[in-house]
Amino acid sequence: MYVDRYIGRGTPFISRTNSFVAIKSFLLVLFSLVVPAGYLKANTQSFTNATSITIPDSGSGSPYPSSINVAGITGTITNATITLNGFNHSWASDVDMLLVGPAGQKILIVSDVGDGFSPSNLTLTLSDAAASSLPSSGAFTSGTYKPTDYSANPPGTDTFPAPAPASPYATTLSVLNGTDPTGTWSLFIVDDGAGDQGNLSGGWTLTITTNGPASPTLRRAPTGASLLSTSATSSCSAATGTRCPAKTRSRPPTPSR
Ligand SMILES: [Ca+2]
Ligand SMILES: [Ca+2]
Repeated sequence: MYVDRYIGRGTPFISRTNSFVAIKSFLLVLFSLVVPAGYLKANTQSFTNATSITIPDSGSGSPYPSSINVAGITGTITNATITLNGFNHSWASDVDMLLVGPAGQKILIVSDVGDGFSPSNLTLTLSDAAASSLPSSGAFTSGTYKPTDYSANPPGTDTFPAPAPASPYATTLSVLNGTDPTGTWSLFIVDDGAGDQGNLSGGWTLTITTNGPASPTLRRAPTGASLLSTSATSSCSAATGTRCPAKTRSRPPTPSR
């Protein structure tokens, strides 16, 4: 009513100022609803090398290492997990696995777990946040476990031939936190017990969360919808003295007395 009244009396400066403030407020609200939703959400991405890794009855796996090139993710790592896709072996504790990050971080993620157990097509995710470790001996199922190292289990010592880096090795994935995830990641697998073999039939997956901004998700307006009904907001300004297009507005009918 305030705006209408002043339009009617021919004082367009006040009406235009009020319109400009209202539209500016609308755009600020729209920006706050759309843009931060894209930028502030957690940035988690997964990277997979699905090529099978063969684990011989004794010695280095093939390929050695299996690699994943991480690109297109910004910020530094706040959490990282690794998933082993399709773990098969006739004696699990023969197997040792070493993850090496792009800055040379080296983490012994699996060593000598499940003595006497023959895993078949298991999907194992290793996460520091898991509730439990893999067992030292006996069976385990697909699921999420802490990185687990039992180097005292037979056959014991964990030796990774070159080009794997030498020990000592970290035993938690948190050593990756605060580092740049981009670059080449390597998974070295060794079988150090004579007899028995297996594979990772579906390769492995690296899941990385960073503190970097995700690519904003721009939302498309519904078909036929218009966020702004007039171009007057950009083509006229009280401050610059440019004239706004005349508004066409029908007056409400005069109430009968
Ligand atoms: Ca073996
Ligand atoms: Ca070992």
